[in-house]
Order: sequence, then C-alpha cells, then structure tokens
Amino acid sequence: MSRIVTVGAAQLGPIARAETRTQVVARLLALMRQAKAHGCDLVVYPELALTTFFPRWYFERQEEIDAFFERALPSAETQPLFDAARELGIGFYLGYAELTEEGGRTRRFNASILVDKSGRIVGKYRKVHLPGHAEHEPWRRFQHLEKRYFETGDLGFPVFRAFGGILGMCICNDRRWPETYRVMGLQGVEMVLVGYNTPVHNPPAPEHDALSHFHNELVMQAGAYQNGTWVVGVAKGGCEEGVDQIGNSVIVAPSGEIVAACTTLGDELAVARCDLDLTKSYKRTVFDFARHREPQAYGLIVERKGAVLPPE
Ligand code: CDT
Repeated sequence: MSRIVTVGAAQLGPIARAETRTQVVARLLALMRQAKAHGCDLVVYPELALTTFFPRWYFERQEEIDAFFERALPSAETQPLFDAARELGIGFYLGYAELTEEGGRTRRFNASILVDKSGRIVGKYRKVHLPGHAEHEPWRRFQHLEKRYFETGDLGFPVFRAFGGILGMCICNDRRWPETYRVMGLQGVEMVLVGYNTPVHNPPAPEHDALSHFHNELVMQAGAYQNGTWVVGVAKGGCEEGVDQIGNSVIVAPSGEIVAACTTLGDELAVARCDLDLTKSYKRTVFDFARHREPQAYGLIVERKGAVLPPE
C-alpha cells in the first residue's frame, strides 16, 4: 500500500525589516503556485515566515515588538494565502508570531498553523524550546531574544489527522530535542513539519559554527529514524539584516535519509513524494514502541528541568 503526500519545502531567502506583509505574502504565493505545478499536496514555509527574524534586535518599546506579531490569522494581508490554498487545493504550514488575549492578559507565542486543502486551519502549535536569552546582551554581534519576546508554548506537541495521515509540527530549536519527536512519535506521527531561522554564527559557542549544517541534518535525520517518521525541515536562508542564516532545507524519510534538499540560500522549493506507509517498516520493527520501549527501566521517576553538569 502507499499513501503519498507530495510535499514542497518552501525555503525563503532573507526578509528585510522594511519588507511589508503584503510583499512577503506575494513571495509565499509564488512558492505555493510553484508547489502546485509540481503536484504538491502541502507546502511548508519557515518559522516566523511573515517578517524578518526580529528577536535579533533588542527593542524597548512594546509597540515596536508588537508590530511583528499577528493578532489574527487570516488577516487582511494573509487572507490571499488561505484563498490560494482553497483555489489551488493545496495545504500549508506557516510559522508566525502570535499575539492573543487569553485569560484577561496579552500573550505572545512563536507559533505555527497547519491549513488543509480547503483553506481551513486544522492544527496549531506554539514553540516549546525557546533558545537564546531574555536580557539585552550588548557583547553579541546580534541578539537572540526569543526568551524575552515569547512565552513557552502551552499546547504540548499535538498531532493532527490531516492529508491522509498523522502530522505534527514543531519550530526551529525544537528540532534539536529528542523529546519533540518522541512525544509526537508516541502519538503515531507520520510526518513532522518544522520551520527554522538558524544563524550560521552562534555567539556563545562560535566553535559550533562550522558544524551548523551537520547539526541541522543530524537532529532531523535522527528524529525521523528513531520515530519512523518523515521530517520536513524548512529554513530561512541567506544574509538577513547582516546575519547569515544556514538555509539547508531538507526532507527526510523515515529511514533517516535525506530525499530532497534546497541548494541555494534564496526562495526555493524542494519537492518529495512522501509515502506515509514507509513509516510502517520502522514503526512495526526496530521502533515498535509497544514491543521494545522499556520506560519502566529508564529510571526517570521524576522529570527534571536540568541535568547535573561537570564543574566549570
Ligand atoms: N530560531 C531558532 O530557534 N534558532 C535556534 C538558534 C540556536 S542558537 C541560539 C536554532 O536552534 O536553530
């Protein structure tokens, strides 16, 4: 049997701070039309795909920060994406900054949505693993203030029955954490969608810079194989407002093999015909969790936030 979902990894080149939502949406629509011409069922965009990656700057005024957030989706500027999805019969994953009034207070999340072929939102995710720092650190060449501008996601890692399978979402830094894949793996996920903005340079650990592509592929290939799932990883690439981003968008099969990849740092589509039934060969053998996982033997009685570190 085969259950094919043809997926387009719609990488974006840099988005300038001055670029408007309408200009960005025009780029997203061009990639969506290309994806349709390649027979895609689903197109996957990066993290925070509607604006520049604003956590690289320290802002003091809340209005300046909030200008990068969406108060509703669809909005006047993003409606054309939902209309095109319906007209073309193609779904999409979109990363964005979410501003919402909940429980009598304003909340801000780094979020993503999954939209089906009728243009309807069928899934939502809020980033759990926020990287970077909460205070201004002027010694850095650029900031990474996700811990200042966003709350930790409060939706867990849900999975969604869509596109004939079981799909899940995560965002950027989440892909480096085995828990991300395993929590979805335990729910039977068959395809994980992940958008990212990864700078080549990591200010606190510049010794990692030369390994940024290796680490990017390593985590997604391991997550795919160890959970018998497809992983679609989609980047913002190129030099955005003076910061080089890795690009390196890839589609990974449940075998852990990369089956499609972008080769530039600009707007580019990589396409793969993903057979969701390929997941079975892993989920029913080596990674048959019901038969082979031994959670009672792991000794993790209490979940701890941190681990014991060697002395400095
Ligand atoms: N956007 C995002 O999550 N980026 C991180 C950078 C890590 S270094 C602070 C990533 O994991 O790619």
